[in-house]
Amino acid sequence: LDLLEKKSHGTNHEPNIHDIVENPQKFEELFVRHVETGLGRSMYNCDNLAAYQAASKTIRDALVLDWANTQQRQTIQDGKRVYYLSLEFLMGRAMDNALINLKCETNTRNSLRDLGFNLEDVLDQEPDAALGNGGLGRLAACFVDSLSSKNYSGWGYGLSYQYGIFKQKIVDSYQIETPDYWLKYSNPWIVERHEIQIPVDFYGYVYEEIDPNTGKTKKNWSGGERVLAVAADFPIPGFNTNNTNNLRLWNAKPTNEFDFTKFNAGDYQQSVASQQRAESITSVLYPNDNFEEGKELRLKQQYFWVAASIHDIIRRFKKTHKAAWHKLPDQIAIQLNDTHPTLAIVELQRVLIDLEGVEWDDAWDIVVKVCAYTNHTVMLEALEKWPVDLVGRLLPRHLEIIYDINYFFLQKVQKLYPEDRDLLRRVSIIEEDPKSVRMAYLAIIGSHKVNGVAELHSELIKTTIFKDFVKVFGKDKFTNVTNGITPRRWLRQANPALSALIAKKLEDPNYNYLTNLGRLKELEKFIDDKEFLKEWDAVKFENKKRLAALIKSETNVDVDPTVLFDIQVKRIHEYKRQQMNIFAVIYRYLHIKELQRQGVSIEEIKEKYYISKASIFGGKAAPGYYMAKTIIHLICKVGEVINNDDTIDNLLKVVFIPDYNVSKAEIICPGSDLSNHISTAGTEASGTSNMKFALNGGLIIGTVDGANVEIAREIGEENIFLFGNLAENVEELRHKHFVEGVHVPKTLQKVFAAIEEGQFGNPDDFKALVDGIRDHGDYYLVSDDFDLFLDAHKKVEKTFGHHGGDSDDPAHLQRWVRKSVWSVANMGFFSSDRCIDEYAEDIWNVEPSNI
Ligand code: OX2
Repeated sequence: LDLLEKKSHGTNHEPNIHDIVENPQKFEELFVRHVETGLGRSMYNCDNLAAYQAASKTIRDALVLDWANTQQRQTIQDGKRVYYLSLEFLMGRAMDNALINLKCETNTRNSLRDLGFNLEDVLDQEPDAALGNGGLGRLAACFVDSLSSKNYSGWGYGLSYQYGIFKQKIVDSYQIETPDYWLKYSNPWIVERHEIQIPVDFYGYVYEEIDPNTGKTKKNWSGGERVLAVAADFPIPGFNTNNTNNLRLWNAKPTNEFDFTKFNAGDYQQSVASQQRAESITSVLYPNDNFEEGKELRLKQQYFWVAASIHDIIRRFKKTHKAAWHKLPDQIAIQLNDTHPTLAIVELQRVLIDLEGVEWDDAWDIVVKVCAYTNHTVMLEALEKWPVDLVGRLLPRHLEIIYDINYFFLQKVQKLYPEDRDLLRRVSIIEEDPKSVRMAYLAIIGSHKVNGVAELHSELIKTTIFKDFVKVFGKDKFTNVTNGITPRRWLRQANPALSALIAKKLEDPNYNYLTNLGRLKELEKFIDDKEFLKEWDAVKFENKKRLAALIKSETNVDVDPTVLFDIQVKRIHEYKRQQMNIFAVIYRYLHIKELQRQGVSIEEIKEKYYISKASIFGGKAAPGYYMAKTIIHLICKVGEVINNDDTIDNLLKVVFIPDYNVSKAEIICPGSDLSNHISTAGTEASGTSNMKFALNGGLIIGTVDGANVEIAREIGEENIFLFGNLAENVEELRHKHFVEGVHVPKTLQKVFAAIEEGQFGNPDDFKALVDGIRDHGDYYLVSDDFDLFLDAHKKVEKTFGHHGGDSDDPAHLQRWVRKSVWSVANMGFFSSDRCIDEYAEDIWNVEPSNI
């Protein structure tokens, strides 16, 4: 360990983070070397892209040392390790984050300037690593940042998709998807591990043989198709520490084993082509958020990934602990991010019983102690079920093991509740019609803890979808870990000005508060300091200008940064209710037009009815999700009409920012006055963008759903605009719709009438949207919440006042900016560092390592 300590402070030969931070000359020297020898270019034709590559490589070289040292230290210390299995890691850009976590931003900026480059332009060259859909994948990215920053020994395991989430273009007001080939230029942040190759089998058959050691019969699986999993590693630097964990993503590659039957039959091309098929496993991320499609390739992805990861984890364990399997739960914790990695439970059981000769009961005891499962949704269309036939064909041995797990489990249930026959049917891993494997049930049975992602959600899973399992296992197996976000990316990186102002107020020049976010509370001291409120507001104004510039460049619409920025950016989904938001915008527009017809002037409207605002939307729709695409189309058409109506001055603008992603979120979140988190109560498990907006000083308009509830509790209900029906009433309201029909309020009727008259283009385009509410039961309760939403907006306007970009407006400062400061002061709870500590204590039973 001493040696490692010395190494991490540098030797003469190796570049080192400390060199780069302390010695700009060193940076420049290394940079030039990368340009000239690494990229084979001269400094005279080094453009921003080459500069990005060279600068990244320079920093990465230094980071890799910390990374290697961390691995060695963790091996020597031999503490318990955490493995976070997630099919999605929505990382965004790496370079800016590395500069911040390694504290070499200023030096890099200066060095690059000396070399003739501007840091922001260089950073802008990096494509997002967009290996995820939305909140679930971004959560995983925040968690790996916190694992490193809080000195845990924790790796992420995922897939290295060649195509991340599609790029969204808006053409003629419709979403068009284009592929995201993010690895077009080699990625300087990936360390390819060609030597780490793990064979993964599919198909084939199961046979029995006598184990020569024990004389007992045992099962064996002979796979029919073999693919190699090759590791690609991302070093994950922590903030203020040299603890640098690893995110290991698997690439599928063909084996060198050739199909000789085909080859001998003269079909050389065919035998090569089938080899190529291997790579298709990791070629593309499934673009669904909160929806499972049930495609064979998806199941292949899942098994490929968990088989490689489990093998890698076990290999590492065996290096130090040989076959001391009873130690596994003290050495390893595996967290399953949703049910996608549930096969890890089955694979681990298979490895232990079939390959390592452990007895079933002992093995199962180990598996359950090692694994834990996080649920992210109660929505039925998102819960995975795989057809038994498909599982049996692709993974014959695994299906047998699943049946055995189910058999032993049902025996236990029967003993507990002998009189309740129906219970067995309800909790069985196998659903009968159609015959399928219920992955969530398997995940619960194979885990020692199951957690939801916000308090309300964690309560809901116990009383709805997993109710029977509470009966079987008791309620202590079910727990809550409210989501969080990393303040390094979502405050420091996204909002340099605000994070600097906070650092100044907390007298914390080194930004240590970023790993101790509770310190934000100290901002409360300044709540009556008018100068401070003005400074705070000025930061917001600058961030709004930055956002306005993004909007201009993306949509060519001018939005006035002095008006209220009212934002809803997230995946497009009926349950998230972007349709309700755009209907409210239409209502506002119709009302303004009505007033104008009555002869009321714009000035008077501004004075008596509405403040000026820009409604800003963004988010991707799954390519096969018709309703979501219709919502995008409506938003764009409404924007066309309103933005081209020059009689209404700047009273209202509507924009749809195309291709919402992590790096755009970093500009959008700091620039919001108000953001919408308006899901039907009980549908949004947590939401994390609510946290990003609130941490950046935006106020929230939201329903009593997901983490909004806890945000309200932390920052005070008077600082958040909550509205709408409660989760406990949702079922009753749906039933009422069914029995009595949907009651559409007058306000919403006006909106529907305008749409059906064709004011926003062809009414047929929006028929499904309108009919879904009026005639087909309004499942998401838009009709029930619409007027409450409009009322909440009235409160927003009153509070915001006529700010007009004038930071001296005392009413605005007193009412709005105060709330903004108070909110930020109380957002400390929502750091993902706190989440990781909670997982560590309640679920993984691990402690941070000693550095
Ligand atoms: C999302 C949930 O919809 C969201 O509420 C939550 O904040 C996020 O996960 C992180 O926990 N797919 N995406 C989610 O759930 C599923 C399933």
